[in-house]
Amino acid sequence: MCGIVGIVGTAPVNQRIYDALTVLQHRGQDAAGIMTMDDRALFVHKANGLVRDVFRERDMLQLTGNAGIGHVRYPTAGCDSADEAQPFYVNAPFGIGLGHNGNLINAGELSHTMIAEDRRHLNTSSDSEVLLNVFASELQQSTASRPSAADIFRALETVFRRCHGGFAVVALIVGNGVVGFRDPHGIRPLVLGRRETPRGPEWMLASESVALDMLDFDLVRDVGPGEAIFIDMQGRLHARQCAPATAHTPCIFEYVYFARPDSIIDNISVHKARMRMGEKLSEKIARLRPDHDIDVVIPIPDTSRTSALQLALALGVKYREGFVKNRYIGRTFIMPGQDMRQRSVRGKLNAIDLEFRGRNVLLVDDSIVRGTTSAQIIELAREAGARKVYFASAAPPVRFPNVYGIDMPVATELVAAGRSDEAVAGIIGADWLIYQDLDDLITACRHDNARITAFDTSCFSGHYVTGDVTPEFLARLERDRSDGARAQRLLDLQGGRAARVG
Ligand code: PIN
Repeated sequence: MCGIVGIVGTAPVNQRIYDALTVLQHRGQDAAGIMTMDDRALFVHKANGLVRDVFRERDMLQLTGNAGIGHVRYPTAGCDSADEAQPFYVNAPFGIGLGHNGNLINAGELSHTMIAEDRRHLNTSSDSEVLLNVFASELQQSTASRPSAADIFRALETVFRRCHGGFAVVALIVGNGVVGFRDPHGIRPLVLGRRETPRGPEWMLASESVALDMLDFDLVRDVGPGEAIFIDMQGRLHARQCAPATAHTPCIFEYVYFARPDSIIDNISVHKARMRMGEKLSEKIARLRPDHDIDVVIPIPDTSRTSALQLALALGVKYREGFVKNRYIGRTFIMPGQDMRQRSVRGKLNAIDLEFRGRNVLLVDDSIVRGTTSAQIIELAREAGARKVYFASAAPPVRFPNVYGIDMPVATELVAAGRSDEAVAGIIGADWLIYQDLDDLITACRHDNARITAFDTSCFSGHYVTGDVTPEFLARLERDRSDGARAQRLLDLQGGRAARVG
């Protein structure tokens, strides 16, 4: 998962893009970058690391200009190296920079045609670089001199035809303006904000509305599925539907876990959706076990707190904070794979024994993915003296990989893939495991916005809304994304691979 932001302002945007990236940091902690521009030149600084570590004062001073874009990266589609920090840049036509959240299904085929037919060079294995080059190639063909909004939209119509998957994008064209667009299913989020100033309006695009709040921009609306926005350097906004309207199916995992609770995505409050997830879970518990013996509901911090609190309230059971999370956790050194993940939980969480001793506890988490941390947390609860440990997941079983930009493990690493709830309970060591039903999750999310009739629920249902995810694609994903493949890439990187110009 990644976070993106773009601003066209009436004053310098460097500090504001930096601030926006800090509130989007939860969407990616791997790398960060800012690209700004004035009438003639662009300026960029990007590197691996957290926003607060990537930018020093001298870097910020160089990021001049009243327009720019920013990106925080979480590794997707096999991007682990510093060369793949975004925004990416191509010099022709006009000088274009681009930051992308999501994943292209057909990046492999596209990169092949990019090189063979469009005669462009790709310097990384990132699908974002592919997307940028498709856009550049189409813009080259649709424009004679300085690109107009119509030229840009015409180019994007073809980009939408060529690129398949889930994507939200911000791009800048030197001296011209900032562009934003969202895939035809609206899988990845993108909001538009506006702020009045004495010198005219300022516009902002961002992955989540929390970034607008932070910078005092008003939320205007979500960018529509298949819609493109172009804000020129005079602060004029142009919008056009560039792909035929299909069903708007936002990614349901944003509401389950990824987005900040204070964000509103596609008119749905993430906070309220999580509250309703808790209520729905309590209804299911009351239905299945009307005589349950749960003494206390304990959330696994942080995300699950909202749903756990509502669950406890609705069930009429005590809610207690039984785990304390270390806020000042040290660096996680680069050691991929199960071992590192397994060791890491104890360094992060500690149990308050008093809340567990002699009680039947219901632990609540937002989701169970690999099941490794769930198993360790259940062990912590038992060590703290719990009599019985029940476990509730605010999301249904994760059984299928995510191909639209969430860095979800491959199917073989998902604890619920091909397993019954009872089998998962056995593996994580729970006395009882209760999952949210998918229909209930959908109801919990839909509530605020009747216009959204369906979501991308692929990791729970195996239904991929773009309709082009083949078994061969999933097999390739399994090869590229497995822990083994990641470990090999790291070894390659540590082996001193020749530096690339990125
Ligand atoms: C963590 C949120 N949440 C916790 C992410 C763990 C799955 N995991 C998904 C549960 S936080 S595992 O609240 O943002 O800190 O199933 O893969 O072990």
